[in-house]
Amino acid sequence: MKSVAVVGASGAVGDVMIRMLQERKFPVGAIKFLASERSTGKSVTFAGESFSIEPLSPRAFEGVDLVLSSTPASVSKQYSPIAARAGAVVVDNSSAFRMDPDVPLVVPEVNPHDVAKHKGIIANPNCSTIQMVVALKPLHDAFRVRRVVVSTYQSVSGAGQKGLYELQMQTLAYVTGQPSPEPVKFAHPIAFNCVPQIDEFLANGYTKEEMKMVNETRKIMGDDAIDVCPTCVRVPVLYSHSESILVETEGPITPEAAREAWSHAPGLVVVDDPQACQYPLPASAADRDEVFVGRIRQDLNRPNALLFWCVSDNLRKGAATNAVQIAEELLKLDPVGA
Ligand code: 3JN
Repeated sequence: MKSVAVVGASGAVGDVMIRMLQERKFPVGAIKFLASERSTGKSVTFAGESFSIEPLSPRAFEGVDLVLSSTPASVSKQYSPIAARAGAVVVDNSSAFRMDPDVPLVVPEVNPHDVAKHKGIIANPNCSTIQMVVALKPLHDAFRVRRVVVSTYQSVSGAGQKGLYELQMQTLAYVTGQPSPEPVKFAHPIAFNCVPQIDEFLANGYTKEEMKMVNETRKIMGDDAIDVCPTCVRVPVLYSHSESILVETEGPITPEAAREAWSHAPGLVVVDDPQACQYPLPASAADRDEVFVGRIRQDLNRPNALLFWCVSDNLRKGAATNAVQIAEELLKLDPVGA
């Protein structure tokens, strides 16, 4: 049994982390819930018991074995090393340490063995990266992926509780004929709109979200020769991110061969019967842990390129489930301590 701390317990991802620990029957001994001063005093129910959220402080990690953290990167930069020095292993959902060479960046379906290289912190990748690499890994093993052109259709829950609220309030105002509330989390109104900006722009014309997909994919797949060409778009969907993906491989690839590779893939489900209008949908993927792929078709001009559509719940596989799966990999390394 492990002594667990959930940091950022009141956020959208923290809330799902708490649910996943219970749903997956993680062997929790003691547990505590930590958050910024703003959320302390709020209560959380875990295994039928009510807990008060405690303030995040350096002392809070004493005696803790496992930290599941979902905070802004600046907060993680401050507290994760403190927790690691206190003897805990931190699974961090922020971007703070993802590209640090001393920190494994793990998707258990892709690179579970990297967990063993940790020095106290393991990074959970960005949600858009996680679902894409789960789909790419079997293709990479069978055909060697060289280039990926991806456009994302990201739900508002990627921007947390405030993102969900903003879409709901703008939609309510629209349907009741009221003036639309001003955008806060998003650069433009998100109801009945698509916004081709997630996070800030960088000098190269890409957004930070897009560059996360480029760099994290290479690190998780362990192959710096994979080129990713991303466009990240926010859409008025509550839960689950969707991605349109064109993948170019070293040798020829066909839809049949890709289906065969995916048929053995852990955590992945093919939903692909276009005649029956069956393909992955964000509404169907919500509250599920798998990555769904469909609309599988050959590039019209290239024998070494394939197109498909990939959908997954960004708060579950894209964040909380992946973090708890990493913790489960840690348990496999230390079964006695478990
Ligand atoms: O917007 C989304 O759909 C995903 C957002 C992720 C995100 C938002 C703010 C800060 C991250 C992340 O996980 O990369 C971060 C961050 O940690 O930098």
